[in-house]
Amino acid sequence: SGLLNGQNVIVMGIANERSIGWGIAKSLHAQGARLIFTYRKDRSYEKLAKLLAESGIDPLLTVQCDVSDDASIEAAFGRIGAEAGVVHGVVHSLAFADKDELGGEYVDTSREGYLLAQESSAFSLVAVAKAVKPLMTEGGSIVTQTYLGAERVMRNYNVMGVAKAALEASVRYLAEDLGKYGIRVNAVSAGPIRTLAAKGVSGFNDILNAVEEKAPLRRNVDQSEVGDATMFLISGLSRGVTGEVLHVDAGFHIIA
Ligand code: 0WD
Repeated sequence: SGLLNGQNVIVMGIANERSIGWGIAKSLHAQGARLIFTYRKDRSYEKLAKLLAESGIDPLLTVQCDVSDDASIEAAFGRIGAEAGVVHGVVHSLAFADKDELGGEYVDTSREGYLLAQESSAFSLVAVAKAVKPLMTEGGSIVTQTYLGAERVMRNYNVMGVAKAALEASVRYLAEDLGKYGIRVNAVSAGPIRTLAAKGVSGFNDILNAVEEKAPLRRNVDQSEVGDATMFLISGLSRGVTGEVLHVDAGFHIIA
């Protein structure tokens, strides 16, 4: 018995066992959710299939979806609709920027780099919300993953910080649009966690050290903590919460 028994939940953006999305999938599975996975690269699919087999998680469906491609989104959600019928939750746990843009000065951001980060990291949530809306016939919950770089200047985060700011604003606008259908939209703002995506950010170790030193809890967070907070936002326990950004960062964001 779990909080998510009988609920169909989509998890987007697992690249490997370190992915935040994988921590989220484990938390959702522990509460009885029926999981649907989307992946972009074939290599991610192979890793995901292996992880699922090792953990004894039997997915309802695993389908390819490149969020930068409208046809891919349409095909993926078409298949999800055909095979699952109703969807109750979506976890959007993906972002992309050219590694060259994640260092140096923001003022040097290229037009292409800016647009790529915005469309894969922020617009993708809008496109996913639009695609899943007709499948959320019983109401639902959409949760994305953001970072403090949206609110404050974090060295090297640059173009991704600006994309996360757009993502957080999109959470609020989507929450207003979809609230009338009983669909909630929220974000989790996770502290730094060593993943494939984090490898692209210069000076990532310094960020981890700063959190350990300054955060109220004097430590970093892990994927299971982000997973449980995301599970809360997917579940009915958070039924009165929408348009919110929940920090899961050992309290780091409150410290000056
Ligand atoms: O410190 C961190 N790691 C933090 C991450 C702190 C706070 C927030 N986040 C956010 C990230 O910005 C992202 O939104 O959490 C989310 C997940 O990030 P992650 O778990 O750190 O990243 P990773 O394990 O590298 O997975 C990212 C995945 C990609 O892997 P592949 O190798 O298949 O491209 O993002 C997905 C993809 O699965 N992704 C896409 N998926 C579909 N279409 C696309 C795309 N266009 N671009 C990236």
